[in-house]
Amino acid sequence: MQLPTVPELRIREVVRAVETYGLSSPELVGAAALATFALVASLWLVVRWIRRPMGARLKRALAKRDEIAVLMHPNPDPDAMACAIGVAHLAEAVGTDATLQFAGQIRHQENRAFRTVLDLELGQIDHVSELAAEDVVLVDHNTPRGFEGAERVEPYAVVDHHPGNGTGEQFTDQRTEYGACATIIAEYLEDVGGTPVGPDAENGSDGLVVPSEVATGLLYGIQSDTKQLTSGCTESEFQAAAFLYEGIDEDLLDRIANPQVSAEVLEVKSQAISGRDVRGSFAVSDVGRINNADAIPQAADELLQLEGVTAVVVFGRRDETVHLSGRSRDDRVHMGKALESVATDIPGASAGGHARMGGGQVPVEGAAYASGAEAAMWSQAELADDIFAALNGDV
Ligand SMILES: [Mn+2]
Repeated sequence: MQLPTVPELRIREVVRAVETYGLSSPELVGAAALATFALVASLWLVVRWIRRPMGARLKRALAKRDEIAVLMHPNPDPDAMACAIGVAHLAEAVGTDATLQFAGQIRHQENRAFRTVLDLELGQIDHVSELAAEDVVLVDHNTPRGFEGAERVEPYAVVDHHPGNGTGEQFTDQRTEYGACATIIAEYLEDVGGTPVGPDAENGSDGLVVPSEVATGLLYGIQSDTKQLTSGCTESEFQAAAFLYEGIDEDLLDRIANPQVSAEVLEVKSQAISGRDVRGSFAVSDVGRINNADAIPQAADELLQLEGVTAVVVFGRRDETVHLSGRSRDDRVHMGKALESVATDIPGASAGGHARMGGGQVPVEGAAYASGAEAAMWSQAELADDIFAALNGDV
């Protein structure tokens, strides 16, 4: 197809006509230039608006509210707590009151140390009515859970790195490829021109200052969710760590990373090691009765360090429930699926997880774990046998 061509002569004529006209009315040319400039300037503003960074968007969404509740996932870990303090800092910068809340417990010594060392005010809730504000910002998870009425909460904003379908009414930022949610929050602070300042720095910086506790908390969140930047990282984790670097307080970092461990946790670990049943390269250990269910996964982590052992399952009983925790560095064993298959035959039991890490809970009645009339159905030894069978793929 031939394109219609405009003869060059015609263009020249038009240009000349405009020139002649323009010369006769210079104010018109001025007005046209002004209009063009205004158009370009407003276009530029629109483009900048559309492409504004996520941190600026969240900041604006927060500024629209007088108060918010920042909700962490149940039994919050350092990543969740770090995100909460980062969002609260951003909120306070725009005059919005932020209350940090969570469901469940903070039992793991590292999580407790994080909370104590950074002097965090975190409120525990059991019911939806205890939420401190109507507008809820979810961090490190995308669907409210773990308290009564959680399903009724429609979050105002969601910032997360887990898969799932939860969204916020005003703002959603879900980056499943990221190793830590704290990375996203650190990026927000950088987006809005934040400057991390060290523990001894003079407070002379213009703009948003990121205090040392916030920067240190965010770095710790990144470290703990990525096994000290060795697992599941993207380039963004390293960039965020570099951004936070100026604000890091090494003393705080050390105190969080090396908390005192309760005697109970150490005893459960010692029982897991001394009472282990090793068959081939798999180890299963029953640690008996426990008070702190958080000790079970820690014992499993410890047992996996043992030379020659490639997959472990530790279980123990707290109240009427047997808690199971499994770890694998053996590509033959998908731990989550193995535990799931153990649980399928037991009424009321649930288990699952990833290839390298899994967990589950078995109600005592269902398992007839306690010695009693129904013990004929299940016994402690049988549970261990079933676990070995599942680890070996005999299911
Ligand atoms: Mn996380």
